[in-house]
Amino acid sequence: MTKRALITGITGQDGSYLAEFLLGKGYEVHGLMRRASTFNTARIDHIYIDPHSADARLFLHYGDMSDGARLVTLLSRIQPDEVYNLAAQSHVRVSFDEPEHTADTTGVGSVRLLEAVRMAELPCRFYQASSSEMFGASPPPQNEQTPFYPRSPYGAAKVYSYWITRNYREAYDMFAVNGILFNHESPRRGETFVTRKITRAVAQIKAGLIDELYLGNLDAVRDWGYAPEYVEGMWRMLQTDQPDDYCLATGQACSVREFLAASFEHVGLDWQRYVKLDARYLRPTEVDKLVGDPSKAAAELGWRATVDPRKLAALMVDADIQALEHSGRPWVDRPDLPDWPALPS
Ligand code: NDP
Ligand code: GDR
Repeated sequence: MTKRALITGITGQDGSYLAEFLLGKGYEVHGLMRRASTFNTARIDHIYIDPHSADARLFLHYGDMSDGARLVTLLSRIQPDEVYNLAAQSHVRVSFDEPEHTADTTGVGSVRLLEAVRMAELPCRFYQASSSEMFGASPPPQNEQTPFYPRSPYGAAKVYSYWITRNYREAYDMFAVNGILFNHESPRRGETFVTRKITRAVAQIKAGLIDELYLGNLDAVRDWGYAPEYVEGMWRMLQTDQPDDYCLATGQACSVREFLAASFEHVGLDWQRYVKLDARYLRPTEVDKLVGDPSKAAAELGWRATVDPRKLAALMVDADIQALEHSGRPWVDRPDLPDWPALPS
């Protein structure tokens, strides 16, 4: 029997890698996407084939996490075996500007989806994209036992989603799990997150297109891994005998300054000549240090991160240089991706 999965947030970084991964495992994949006035499917165009084709296994549906009735309709129509809830307003700095929208999408959106699963009376498994931002001010190393101390509207909304997922597991005996993922990046990372902002700028500086990069706090420490490895961890969490929550991380600390230095050094440049402070990128409350302890995932899921932050910086800089030289779509040419048929133009 072909397994069927529904991914919310399929147009995002993780959604696109997860869709590829599940198609590679033979799944039929359904994705929820927002209607926009411009195309927002750049990350998945290369795996999409016309749904009229007999080979089509990826299907897209318009919907929004703020629209509970739509989620109920879709769940009962699609009848998925696995639901991955990745949709969110996922930018921490933006969540200070849009706290109510963030609460609605990143927080309440999760209970709308859980309720849709419950109302459809499906025996399906549910993955919630929880975040290391929930740990916030709790000192590292952080693991599944670390108390939450969120430092942003985004972190607070994710704490709500974490607990409502656990509550549905306990109250309704649902197979619902939280993946508590530490930062993970890739050439498909959104351009306003710090790693991608840096690696794009390095490519542009190297090409002589710009000569300044404005950033905020360089002292923050994160645990940066490689996104394609993390989506496999999500899938593994839904294949266990008992539902449980897991942290995914590299276990390695790296400051923004260190990531910056590694990215510039990769092309033989000195970051200090180009980087300037813009206080707009500082946060009213910052998360100083997140470094995960992934030992539970290693022991129970057999999952391990293999790409360290320095390797990640080099990989992302190379992809951004390639993107400038070619079509602006760095991932299409990547040899580590499966060879899916391209969309007809
Ligand atoms: P992205 O920001 O790249 O993707 C977010 C996705 O959510 C996009 O597809 C976006 O659609 C969609 N979305 C946003 N708002 C809505 C809405 N109201 N209704 C429907 N869809 C919506 O995030 P990532 O891929 O990096 O992360 C995936 C999930 O994992 C997120 O929930 C994030 O908070 C969480 N997470 C991420 C980590 C990371 O380091 N990447 C770490 C821990 C957790 P559109 O393309 O139209 O904007
Ligand atoms: P984060 O990622 O907040 O950890 O959330 P981000 O890349 O935005 O920030 C990381 C650190 O870099 C500092 N920083 C800057 N950040 C941005 N975006 N832009 C800048 O110019 C800049 N200068 C310095 C930040 O202050 C911060 O300390 C990400 C998101 O993917 C969340 O959805 C996810 O849950 C967490 O990772 C785990």
